[in-house]
Amino acid sequence: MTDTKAIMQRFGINVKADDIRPLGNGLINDTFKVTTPGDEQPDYVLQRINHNIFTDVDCLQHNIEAVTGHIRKKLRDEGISDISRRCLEFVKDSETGKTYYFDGDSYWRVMVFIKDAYTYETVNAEYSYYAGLGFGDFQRMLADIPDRLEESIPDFHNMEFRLQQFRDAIADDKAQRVAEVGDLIGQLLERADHACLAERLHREGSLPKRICHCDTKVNNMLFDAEGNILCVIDLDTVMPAFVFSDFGDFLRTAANTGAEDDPDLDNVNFNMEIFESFTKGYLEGAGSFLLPVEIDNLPYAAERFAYMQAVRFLTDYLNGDTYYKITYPGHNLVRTKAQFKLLRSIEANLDRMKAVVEKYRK
Ligand code: GN1
Ligand code: MG
Repeated sequence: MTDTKAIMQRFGINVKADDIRPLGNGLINDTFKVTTPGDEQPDYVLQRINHNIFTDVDCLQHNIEAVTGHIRKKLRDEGISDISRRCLEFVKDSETGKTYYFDGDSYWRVMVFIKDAYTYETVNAEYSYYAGLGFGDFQRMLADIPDRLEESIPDFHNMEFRLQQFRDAIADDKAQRVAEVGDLIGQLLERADHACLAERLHREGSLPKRICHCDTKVNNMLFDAEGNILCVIDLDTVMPAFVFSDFGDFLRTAANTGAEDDPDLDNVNFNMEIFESFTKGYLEGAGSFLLPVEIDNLPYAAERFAYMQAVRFLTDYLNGDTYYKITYPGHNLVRTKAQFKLLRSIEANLDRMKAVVEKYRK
């Protein structure tokens, strides 16, 4: 058992062990809510960083500090008053001054808890519109960040790399599961070329990388009680990427009428109403800097991320479930099938999606 109370002390915060409780349902890091007594000091969020995945914690925290610093400056310049609710704030280790602490085994970090804020696993059309504005705005604020950001996970959203990992997993067949899912593998590989369109456009020089969030699952945004976006959380994967990352990953989660791991595929479909309202908001927030090639391919972005996630879940299943936390045997396969069903529903809606993008482009 880790002494989380002692870890909080490193960050200059004294609480009882009972005040530290598990929080949220992320698939990667372990997260705790730290409740402090009284109203004088804020509550906090303590996280154990998954060091197997984020191998370079220094790079990770450097990115996060650069991004939160730049956003805070932007918000000040724009005259926003409630900055502490609009941007995450990390606490420094009292001895080293760094925003993380290594206890010889795990890496820990602490941020200020933003109160009266809500996260959702699903959103309605109105909230999707705000989310579109929020992520568009996030990219806009970071468009002129002076710091150089490295990829905290190299090749994180590189589709060609993800397919290479998939092919390696098929060849290795570590968990002896390939035979059982041959059909699904075939249907995914058929779509491989199309999925790598962004990488080809980038090589040709027509598609830029920008600073993106790269994990815009709907539950990674904080809303206030009125449904306004307060801020974007879970900044581990903020890095240079195609704008498709943020557009596509939001829709992958928010426009799915079922759950990410829904065992009942009849529940899983692409919700066009959510697509439309998110697209409207996103183009309002980001329309000023997007290139035509980025706007043209927004429907592709939705396909790309349902596809990429299906490939990543199935790769993990074939490797014997070493990356994503699972709660039952076969969980990663259930996740894969749900993502693949979502992809087919997106494919069936592509013409309508293109028409929506045309409707809202300026
Ligand atoms: C992981 O940390 P969490 O649960 O928000 C993953 C994302 C996947 C997502 C699938 C670092 O996100 O890329 O899209 O699970 N993050 C990492 O639910 O791999
Ligand atoms: Mg998360």
